[in-house]
Amino acid sequence: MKRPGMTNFLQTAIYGITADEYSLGRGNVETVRLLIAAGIRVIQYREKRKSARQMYEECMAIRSMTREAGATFIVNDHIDLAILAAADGVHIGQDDLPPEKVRDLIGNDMVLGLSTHSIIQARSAEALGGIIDYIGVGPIFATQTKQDVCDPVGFEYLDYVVKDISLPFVAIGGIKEHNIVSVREHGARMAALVSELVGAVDVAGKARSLKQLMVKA
Ligand code: TZP
Ligand code: MG
Repeated sequence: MKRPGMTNFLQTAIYGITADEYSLGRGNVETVRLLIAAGIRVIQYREKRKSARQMYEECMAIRSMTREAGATFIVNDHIDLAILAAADGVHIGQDDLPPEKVRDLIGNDMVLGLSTHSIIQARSAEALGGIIDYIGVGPIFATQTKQDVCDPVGFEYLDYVVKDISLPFVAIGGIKEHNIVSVREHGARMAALVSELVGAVDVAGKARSLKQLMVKA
């Protein structure tokens, strides 16, 4: 069962995630416009501070831009917002509602992503058999972007996922232009970046460099 939003996920190397506070004052909507113009085809709306109404307005604007561009639009945490905005998917963490319950809410067409930080979590995700479409694997390196984040899991966990987990996955956490090649060399086909991308002065130039480094040696 292939969800429409997974096509971009499986075909592109860079997953862009919003972070208003790192966006050099551009705001989430303008930042997404820049990410789309830079060729990023999987975009997650991640926003921890704004009101529901503000997030709703931003998600509606981002939905129309991503639809126009053929980009996959995923909403972090907020299942209600994802449904209302007709996003392509939702991304949840280990402390959110149980994945099978989230699947009940979102139906069979939406992508469901789950953050994982350990071998046990990856195996549980896989054991859910088709409920989850992809996992996030990280934080690979130290990151300032996520509050209450666990210690970096390093390459040991990534190596395990590459070898023993068949779910699609995206590496995340502290990934930058200077270390993204090591992530690729450990077998990741996709990297998610927050501050490195949205905080770039030249988002298009940064996206281009990251993509090149992620797809070739
Ligand atoms: N999940 C694990 S680490 C992280 C998230 C959302 C934040 C990654 O941000 P950055 O700026 O790419 O280190
Ligand atoms: Mg979450």
